[in-house]
This record gives sequence, C-alpha cells and structure tokens, in this order.
Amino acid sequence: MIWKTPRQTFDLTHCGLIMGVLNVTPDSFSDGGRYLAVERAVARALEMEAEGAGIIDIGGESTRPGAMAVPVEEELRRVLPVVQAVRERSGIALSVDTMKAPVAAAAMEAGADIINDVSGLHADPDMASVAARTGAALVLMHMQGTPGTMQQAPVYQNVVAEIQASLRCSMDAALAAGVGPECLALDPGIGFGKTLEHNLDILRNPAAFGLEGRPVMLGVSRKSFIGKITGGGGGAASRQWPTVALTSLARERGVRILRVHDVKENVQALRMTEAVLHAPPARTN
Ligand code: HH2
Repeated sequence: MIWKTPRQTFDLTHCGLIMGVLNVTPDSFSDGGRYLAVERAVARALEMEAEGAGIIDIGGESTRPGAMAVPVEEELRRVLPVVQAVRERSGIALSVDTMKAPVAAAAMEAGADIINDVSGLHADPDMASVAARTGAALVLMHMQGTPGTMQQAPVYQNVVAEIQASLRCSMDAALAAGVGPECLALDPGIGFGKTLEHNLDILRNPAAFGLEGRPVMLGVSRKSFIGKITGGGGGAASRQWPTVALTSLARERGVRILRVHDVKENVQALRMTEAVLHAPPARTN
C-alpha cells in the first residue's frame, strides 16, 4: 500500500504513520493559542519529529464544532511562515490542514507535501486542480455540513454507507482533476457531523473506508466523544490515554495514518501493535 507525495513514497503495507497535530490558531479545541509564535510552532514540530511523527499537520483554521471561518489572508499569515520555517530545519513530511485552495497552493510552494482537506473537495472548487498541479498527496475527509453547523443534528440512514458514497464522490472528483490515485488517502471524519453512536459505528470497521485499497486516516485525538464514554472532567488533555487505546484498535483494524496531539505515546502504541500484527512465526525446533 503506497502513498505518494512529491518528496516521499510511504510504503504503509506493514508500517503506519503518526501525523502530529500543530494548530497555529487561537481557538483550536485542544492546542489553540499554544503555537501562535512561529518559533514555538517550529520547536513543537521538531519535538514531534523527534518523538517519531512521520508527518506534521499544520492548520490555521479551527474546525471545531461552531467554529467561524477564517479569511484567506489570515490563514496564510498563520500557516505560511511555519511551513517555511519547519521546512528550512527538517525534511519531515508536512501537511497543510486547509479547505482553501490558495492556502494549499502557497503551502505547497513553501515546502508542504500533503493537502489535508476536511471538506473532501466540497469547500473550494479549485482544490483538486491545486493538488493535481503540485503533485501533493491529498487527504479527503468526510464531513456532514460545515464546522459552524455540523453538530446541530447529524442524521444518517446508514452512516457507513453514506460516508463511503461521499468519499467515493470526492475521490472521483480528485481523479477527474488529474490527482494520481497513489496520492489519495481517505478519512471518515470522526466528530465532523457525527453523534457518539456514529463515531462508534465508524470505529467498529474503519477499514470500510479504504476504497480502492487507499489508506485510511483517522483523527480521534482528544475529541469530545471520548469524554462522553470516559466521563466528564479533565478537559481535552485527559482524553490522551483513551486516544492511545483507539490508536491500537484502529491500527489493528486496518487504519494506516493516525492524526494525534500526543505523538510519543501514540507512536509507541502503533509500533507495539504492529509488532504483534507482524510477528514472525514462532520457531518450532
Ligand atoms: N480533525 C480535526 C482537524 N483536522 N483532519 C483530518 N484528516 N481528520 C480529522 O479527524 C481532523 C482533521 C479537528 O481537530 P483539531 O485540529 O485538533 O482541532 P481544531 O479543528 O479545533 O483546530
């Protein structure tokens, strides 16, 4: 299972990837406001690389439920200096978490490798052509509605089938624009227009979203549905260990790319799970 960016070719057959979250926003639900200064953001990116992240995902617009859209100039101002500065210091794969084609294009120019579009190409009609032109790897995520409204009353007849159908449309649009199939990864979008029950349905069989053999990515990290299971109190950081548990479970069930805030702990869970999955047969003589 190959996933291609302009700079890297990841073989995900036996080895998954941890994508470290770096939100350069004032209002992200977990790390908002912590990495607004470029030097702090770069230091965190290099720390996550040292902890074993394979990708750093840089985002300049919060997509938490109820979040307001950010103007393109402001998103560029937040994201570009960080992409440039990390790229000067490291060869790690960089992803830009954006729904805006001009932000994706500028980030690719500045040294990014992956476009992570949580709208699955629905927000900006130019996104697919930017991905095709730059050769970016492209994450297509499913979202019902927009961040402003998505958690008001998400409804599905069959959540798995409807996400699959929507991801297939996104994939077809990407391929029609000239994105290489080997560049695509698919994400069911945990928490994006989903109730707790929808999220649990998705987690029961995440491999169902690996259409045409493409790698599945998942972002459960510290999300509020975890707090609904584990009980209140403690805020987002207290959801770290349930996130680690889900990393192991998801990897065992076929997910290859895990987007997380707590890199070190999730890398350990991933490698441990993979050691069990791919253990050589025990010797009998
Ligand atoms: N979740 C968030 C943002 N981007 N991208 C993908 N592919 N999958 C996800 O599940 C996903 C994502 C939301 O988390 P976070 O970035 O931590 O918060 P915020 O949107 O408030 O910045």
